[in-house]
Amino acid sequence: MAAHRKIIHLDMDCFYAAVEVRDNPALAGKPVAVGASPTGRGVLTTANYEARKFGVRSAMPTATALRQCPDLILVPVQMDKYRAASQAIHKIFADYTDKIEPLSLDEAFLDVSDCEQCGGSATLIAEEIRQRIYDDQQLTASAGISVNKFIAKVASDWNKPNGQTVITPDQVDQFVAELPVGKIFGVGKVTEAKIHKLGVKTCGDLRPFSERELAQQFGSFGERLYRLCRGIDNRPVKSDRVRKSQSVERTFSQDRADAAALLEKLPDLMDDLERRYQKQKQRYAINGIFVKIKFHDFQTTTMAHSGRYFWDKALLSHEFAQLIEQAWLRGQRAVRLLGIGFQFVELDTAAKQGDLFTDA
Ligand code: TTP
Ligand code: MG
Repeated sequence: MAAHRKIIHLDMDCFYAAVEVRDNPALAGKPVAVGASPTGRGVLTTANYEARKFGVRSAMPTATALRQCPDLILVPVQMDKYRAASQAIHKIFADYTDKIEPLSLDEAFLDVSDCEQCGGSATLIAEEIRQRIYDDQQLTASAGISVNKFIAKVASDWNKPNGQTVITPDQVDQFVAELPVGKIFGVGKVTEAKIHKLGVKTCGDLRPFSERELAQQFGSFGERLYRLCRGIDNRPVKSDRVRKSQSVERTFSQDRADAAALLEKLPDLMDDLERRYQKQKQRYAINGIFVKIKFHDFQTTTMAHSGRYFWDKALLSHEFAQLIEQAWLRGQRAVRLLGIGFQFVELDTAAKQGDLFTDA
């Protein structure tokens, strides 16, 4: 096992537009956008780099784009073609690892930590994959290579189009320190403005704040900020799109002193969980339940019961209550967050294994 993970983030360059230009060479070198016609309120999905020079962007109303770039060539969306290209690209990824997490048709994370090709070099693997994509599809991709998803994703934007950027483990600290906070995944315009108000511009500027201070300012996202601004992101590359668990949690406005005070909140959480569970399109069989408690000092503990459950609110409430009492005894101090959730077996899989389930 490598001491650090090796994560690649791959992102195709102006994907839909690139496919269209590939398929119609007369468009090469000209400003091209893919999207709805300018009548009505149509918007663009994307534009090639020639069009971007005129300020044409994804999600821009087509009419606006044509005002800014009168020579813009407009091509209608043809999803089938983009899907076919996406599948071809994924086939190439699969030659290197099965730890692939697609984010959209043109973007994916790959965990190549255990990959033996190219002498195990993630940099060379990324180069080889990009070359193979070009040879196979005549499309260019950009890549970011680093120790986690957060940094790999930021890095893939650094040398776009048709380039790649490696942030080695010893460069991570400095790289992240200088990163504007707006680059952090999940920081939108509103959060960014709020962070700027603290006098903070870069991830480095965020580091003097304690986890508690950030949690007070930004809720549960504050805890992620605390880690991300230090370049820490332990999220795995999730190759399995099948839902494995589902949970709901509450951060209390005031810490709760003991297990009894936590149990008062259980009915609310059960209602939330029920809504979420019933809303799912796909039915999963519950294969276990768990609770999570975060004490006021941010120590966190989870406790689980495995076993088959059907949706029976009274029974589940009783079981969750028991787990909450047991989990609280592990810390025996005030609590800032309580969560409850299910572990699942997918019904299809369960059926294949010969188990029978009926919906409760
Ligand atoms: P992106 O990867 O965001 O953009 P891109 O590939 O066009 O350009 P870049 O070189 O900057 O990566 O999105 C991938 C595709 O998804 C894009 O080609 C079109 C589609 N898309 C939409 O349909 N609507 C949108 O708002 C965006 C952002 C993308
Ligand atoms: Mg892209």
